[in-house]
Amino acid sequence: MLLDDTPLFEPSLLTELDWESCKVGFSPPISPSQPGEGLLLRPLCTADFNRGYYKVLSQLTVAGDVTPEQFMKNFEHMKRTGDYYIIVVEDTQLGQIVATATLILEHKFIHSCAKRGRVEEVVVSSTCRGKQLGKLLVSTLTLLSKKLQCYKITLECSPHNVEFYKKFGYTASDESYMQCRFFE
Ligand code: 16G
Repeated sequence: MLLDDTPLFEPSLLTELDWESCKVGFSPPISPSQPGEGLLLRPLCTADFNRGYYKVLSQLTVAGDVTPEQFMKNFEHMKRTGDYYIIVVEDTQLGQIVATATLILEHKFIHSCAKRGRVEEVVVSSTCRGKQLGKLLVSTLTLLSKKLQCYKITLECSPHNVEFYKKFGYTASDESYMQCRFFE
């Protein structure tokens, strides 16, 4: 099984963001091109499977027991559609993924065939807290969704994270989030 460094999407999309228009401040200043000493912010690639990507995801929820083949299959599907923007932060010294977040584009017929962005799976490894990485990931994907012309961007989060997301311009909706679970 060939896991490699082919990016899920065009990496220049991240470096060409209008970072000046970012709504939150960073101290010390960091950005997608300079995420911090020894860190690299980039699109997901299949080789990240062996760089602890799943270990990070499992800090959010049940990540499951996934084979490289299953991972590759989903990655290829995501790349083909062009609607998945999964970013990771790599600790380049350790060669390990320490944070990740996902932007998914949903194509609508409403709003003149607009796109809606969804932010999913925002996780910073417990070993890498206090480096503003959560803020960096959410700011990056929020700006990216605007650049990709989404008419809105939404996310689901636990009540204790509501204040965190408000910093980026998100507001709690009047609509309820509902779900019907088939398995955990
Ligand atoms: C959180 C995540 C969501 C993820 C879910 C997993 C963010 C902003 N939200 O709601 O993306 O899918 O947790 O929980 O990261 P679950 O395993 O109960 O579905």
